[in-house]
Amino acid sequence: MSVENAKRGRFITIEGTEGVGKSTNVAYVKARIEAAGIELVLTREPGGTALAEQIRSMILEPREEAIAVDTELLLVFAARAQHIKQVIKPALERGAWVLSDRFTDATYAYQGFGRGIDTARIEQLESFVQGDLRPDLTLLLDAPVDIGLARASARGALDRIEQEKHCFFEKVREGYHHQLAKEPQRFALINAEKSLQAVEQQVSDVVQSRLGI
Ligand code: Z5A
Repeated sequence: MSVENAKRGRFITIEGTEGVGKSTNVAYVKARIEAAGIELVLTREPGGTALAEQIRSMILEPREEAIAVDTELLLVFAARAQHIKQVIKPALERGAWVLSDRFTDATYAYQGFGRGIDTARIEQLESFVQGDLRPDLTLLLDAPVDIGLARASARGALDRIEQEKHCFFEKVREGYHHQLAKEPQRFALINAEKSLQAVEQQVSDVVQSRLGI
């Protein structure tokens, strides 16, 4: 089903490596959109529906059996297919805006650059699962890996992906920069190394200039 119609809502995603402040800033963007009187669907990936949240647990729970990289990739896209069909497309079609904590840029960064899966294979799955659905705006929160990991580790137990080594997250960060270079017009780069207040100011400027609210 196409989501290209006159009243289609806007699709906004927030991305970045562990602990850069995605959840914190999602809450801020949500408040700004709702204050403008716009219906907002706040969601996340992997997840966003009951089934997709079950798949998220399969991806993130530490387990003895090693998950093959192809399995991880297919699980991510299986969750995404369900999420798009049940949540994202219906919302955009009725004119609501959708704000997602992560989307397909995370797949290019984590499964592509982090795990080493060929980008061309991810592109094939992206076309298969999403058709022409792409975010209108992606906020990329960027900070040195050490800073994000220190912020995230203060929260307690690490999930399966968070248990990866430092060099994995360096590759993930590189992957996000690659996505930014590929589509600079879709992205807004936020320096997330700064204080919470300074980050919020950058996000606020982007919301105003790119979303007009
Ligand atoms: N994944 C994947 O592999 N492939 C895919 O396609 C997709 C996802 C879609 C989902 O985790 C996992 O799935 C993720 C990638 C993988 N990897 N892992 N694990 P997630 O997105 O739900 O969780 P996360 O990446 O681990 O996010 P996070 O750790 O929750 O971090 P965050 O949301 O970016 O940060 P936060 O919770 O807002 O902030 C962390 C702490 O720092 C918190 O105490 C804040 O108060 C503090 N904070 C935030 N900003 C600042 C500033 N500026 N200064 C100081 N302190 C701050």
